[in-house]
Amino acid sequence: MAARLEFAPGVAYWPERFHPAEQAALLGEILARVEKAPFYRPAMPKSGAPLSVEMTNFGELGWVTDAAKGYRYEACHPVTGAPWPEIPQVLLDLWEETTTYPAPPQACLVNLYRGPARMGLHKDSDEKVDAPVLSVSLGDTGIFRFGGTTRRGTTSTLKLNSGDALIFGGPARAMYHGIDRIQAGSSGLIPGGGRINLTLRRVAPP
Ligand code: MD3
Ligand code: FE
Repeated sequence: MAARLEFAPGVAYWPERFHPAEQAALLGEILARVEKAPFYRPAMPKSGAPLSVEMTNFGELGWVTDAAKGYRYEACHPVTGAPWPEIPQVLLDLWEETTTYPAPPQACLVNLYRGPARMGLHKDSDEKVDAPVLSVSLGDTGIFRFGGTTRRGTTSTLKLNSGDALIFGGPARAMYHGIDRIQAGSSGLIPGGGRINLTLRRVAPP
């Protein structure tokens, strides 16, 4: 396994945890599921403004947002009404290997960044549980920005490359973070270009 680096309290980072052939295999698993649970563009609470990131989910629960009901977890795809596809086994295995959490993840949020897509600085606070979040990046490099637990204060950036895995646990679970932009053309992995980020989450205690 690749080296495990820690660059902030509670963050563990495995650069290129998935090698190119493994990345291609994982992408295949993702694209097969996306046939049944297509990417869609969610809307902000209240304003209904579209996010620049397209999303879908795998697992028993998926993170969704719309104007009427805001941020929440739901068992079914908001466009098709069907249950989310299963989380790929290789990601469940990675959760077992890299976390000490005593239960499997319930949700895998799949974010697709194309063109100018970005994600503003935010905290993840819709999960009612003290479990880590496991992130895997595929495709074009993303400029990840992270700070402290308040909106004020300094932030740093880290380039997330295809195949990188990170865990955010303990104090890092409450850190502000976002994606400034994507470096278009930095990877040829995803047909049509862009970046996919997968985040494995627990939503409720076991
Ligand atoms: C730190 N996704 O889906 S992944 C998100 O690349 C999200 O798509 C970004 O932020 C992306 O909510 C960043 C890294 C990440 C994910 C979840 C976290 C970092 C986190 C939750 C808490 C703290
Ligand atoms: Fe987040």
